[in-house]
Amino acid sequence: MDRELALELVRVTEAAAVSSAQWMGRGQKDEADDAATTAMRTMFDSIAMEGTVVIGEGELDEAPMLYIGEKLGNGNGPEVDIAVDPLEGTNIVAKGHNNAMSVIAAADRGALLHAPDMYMQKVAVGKQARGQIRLDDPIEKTIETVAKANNKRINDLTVIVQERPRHNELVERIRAKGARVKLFGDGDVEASIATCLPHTGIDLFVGTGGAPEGVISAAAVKCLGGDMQARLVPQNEEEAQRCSDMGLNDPRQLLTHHDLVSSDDALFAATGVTEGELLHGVKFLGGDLAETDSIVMRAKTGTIRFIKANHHLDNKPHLLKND
Ligand code: VTB
Ligand code: MG
Ligand code: MG
Repeated sequence: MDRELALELVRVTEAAAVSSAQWMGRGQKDEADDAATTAMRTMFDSIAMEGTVVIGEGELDEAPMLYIGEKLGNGNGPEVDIAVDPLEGTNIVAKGHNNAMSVIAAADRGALLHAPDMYMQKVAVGKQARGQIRLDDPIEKTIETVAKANNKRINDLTVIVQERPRHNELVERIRAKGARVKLFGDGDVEASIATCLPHTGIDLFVGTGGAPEGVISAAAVKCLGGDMQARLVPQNEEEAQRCSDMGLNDPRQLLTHHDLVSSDDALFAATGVTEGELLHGVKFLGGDLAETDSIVMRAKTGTIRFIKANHHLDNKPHLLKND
């Protein structure tokens, strides 16, 4: 992959973030999502690549754009697989909460798991615990392993879990083991990434969330040197069939980090939409100025860039919400 591609991708997440941030706090999650998706789709056209959407907004018949299989880019560049979530956290934006982002992952053709839109059980950790976690270990054992790897007392260990009834028992067990639990409402890509950034204080991410988000997270975690394992959790026969259709013989097989992202080279770009721990949200500074905060990373080199940008929206009228 071209290294320039990383910086091109961040222009795409910036556009999606600026568009959807204008919907913050309006209680209209679908409109916020549509704004992000439209802006993202338009920006992709200008990129020098031969991209194929492998994780997108749905199947051809259910999504007007960024559907699975859609070709992206101007065709003059590397052949890459693209995974997108134009707005990771539609509810977050609708309510004006924290940690909504626009995200893209890219890897060599064939290197990203083609995950159907269903639930996925996941575990993620940072660099120090890499190679030591097993999704099938009891949570108590995982906590011990990560505490040792991160050189922390179990009492000081922080586990991040999405606040959902399906995680009640898990949360009780983490607490009983003596670790601290940080519950979050939405956005498990951000939560997975947090395990790889020591300043967040988060050591371990566990729980069941979206499979598309799982693959995108796996690319980010790879760039940051961390580790991840997962398993699809089909809820019925039809979902199990979709797994087989996508090439997984056993839909419930353990997915290693390598199964999720099989290339050593992966790119990840994200721009904050609302304020967050990883990224600031889009700030409208007055006049036509909007400021964005983004992260862009590449697994091959391990380079992480934080990019702050000021956008003159008078020059980008297509990103403006119509009143
Ligand atoms: C998950 C999670 C996402 O939505 O898909 C979640 O991976 C949906 O979970 O990050 P529920 O079905 O329990 O609501 C997000 O939090 C946001 O897209
Ligand atoms: Mg989405
Ligand atoms: Mg999402």
